[in-house]
Amino acid sequence: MIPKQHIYLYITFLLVIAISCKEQKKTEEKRPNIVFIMSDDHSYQTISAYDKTYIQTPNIDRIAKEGALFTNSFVTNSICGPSRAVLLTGTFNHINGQINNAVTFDSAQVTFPKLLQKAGYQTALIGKWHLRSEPTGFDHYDRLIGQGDYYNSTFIKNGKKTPSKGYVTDVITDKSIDWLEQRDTAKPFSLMIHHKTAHRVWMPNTDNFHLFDSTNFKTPNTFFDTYVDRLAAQHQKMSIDKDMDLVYDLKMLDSLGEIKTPYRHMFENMIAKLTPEQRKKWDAYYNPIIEAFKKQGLQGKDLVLWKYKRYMQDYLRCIYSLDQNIGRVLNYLETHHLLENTIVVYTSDQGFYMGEHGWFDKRFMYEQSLRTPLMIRVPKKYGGTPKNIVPMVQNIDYAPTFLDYAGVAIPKKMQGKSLKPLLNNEDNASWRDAIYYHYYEYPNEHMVLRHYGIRTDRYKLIHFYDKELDSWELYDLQNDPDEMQNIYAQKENVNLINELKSKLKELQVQYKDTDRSTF
Ligand code: SGN
Ligand code: CA
Repeated sequence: MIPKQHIYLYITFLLVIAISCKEQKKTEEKRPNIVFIMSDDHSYQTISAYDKTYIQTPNIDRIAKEGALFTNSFVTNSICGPSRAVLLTGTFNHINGQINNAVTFDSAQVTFPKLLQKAGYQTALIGKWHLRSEPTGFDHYDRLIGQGDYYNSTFIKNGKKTPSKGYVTDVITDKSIDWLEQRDTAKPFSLMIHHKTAHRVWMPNTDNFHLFDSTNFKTPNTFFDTYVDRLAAQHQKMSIDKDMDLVYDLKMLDSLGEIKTPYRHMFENMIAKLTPEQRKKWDAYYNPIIEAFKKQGLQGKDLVLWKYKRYMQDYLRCIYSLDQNIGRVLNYLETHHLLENTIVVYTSDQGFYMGEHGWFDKRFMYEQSLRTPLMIRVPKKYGGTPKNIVPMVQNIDYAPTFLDYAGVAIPKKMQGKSLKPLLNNEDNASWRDAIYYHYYEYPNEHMVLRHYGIRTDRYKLIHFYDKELDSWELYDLQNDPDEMQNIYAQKENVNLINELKSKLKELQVQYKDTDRSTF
């Protein structure tokens, strides 16, 4: 029993608690959750919200349909580790140090997950990490080792090796949903779901082999490009014709070992990770194709077109699984009433070539790899409405955007801009009119030379600056969207070139990328 004289004190105490709980609930309601879904090497060409040529992706499209589709979204450096460092830090690679996949990410840096964590968010990362140092700023992480495996991949869960069974896109989704299930519902959260798919070597789920079996894919206009006036493009090693491996990339592992390729052994190691059950289904599908391929004895153009079809089939099957699994996450959010207060983002670490210029892979500042898909669904109560957003955005903008929505101050060091004004339809007259790009990973297996450049809404100026090949390229994207004509040497473009060069210089000063001697 509470003594009579204390009853008023007790009631006041209960009231204070009730009011403060309500207040806390109110502030939590003000802060949206963030679900950031990023895949690997997913081209905008294979998302039906952008391009309906190859595949329907209804679940990914849903994010765009109910949210904002960015029609001019770019990376600063079209390669995995660097792109991930940019998105975490909001800075270019010459600032965050992650110039290529070979260096180790300095995890002591300020990142948006760390700032959200400090502000009371629960933070988690599940899937590909690829930054060499252990993730920091996450209450929970469950990451792949390096590129990870498509089947039965090992994860590092909060520092501890953990095996998994099944197809990696399903496993990453299961782990993400499990985390959502067990999270502390009193706190806002930020969950990063980083898929392995659709990275080389495009291994589909055994359930999806039947898809695209009879599709004849239209080759892009530039498929048989001969790279006239483009020296760096002549120098590359990412051609479907010359560099795509029959066994490793296209799965022609014949039991007699008659198809001899440099990568055969690597693929044997990879396929050895399948369970006997998975392997049985794998062989049942691929063995007849291998036999038919051997009998056909294709050569020249016929062989290249066959390779293209094989590549597209497996790549698109990976995208199909991805889309299905994104549907699972959206469904979870919807049935748990989380779509009402969760910002959902879909993007890739960069774009990819689906045969444009005869290529696979990325790296170049040409459109297919400079661009990356981006769609953001902001719930109505945070100002979101369905729309297309045309101004040029870059992955340096993600960190400032999430901090802005969470009400956390954006550090001065961050070089991107919050996308909130664009998402809110505010006056965007002062939005950037050019973007800056810098790629470093050379020499490397695909032999794309180092380059930097500027892109405006109409022009693109690129400088390949390696000692062994110093060359400039200029494209008029309005008249030549396929970037087949390098017009740098044309006399009438001198003024335009000078203008673009001075703008490029301005950006290098603005972003503090003036000293390249250290890299
Ligand atoms: C691997 C791939 C390359 C790819 C890089 C970078 N080769 O090295 O084709 O360009 O990753 O990709 S593979 O034989 O291992 O498949 S990134 O997306 O991780 O940057
Ligand atoms: Ca990638």
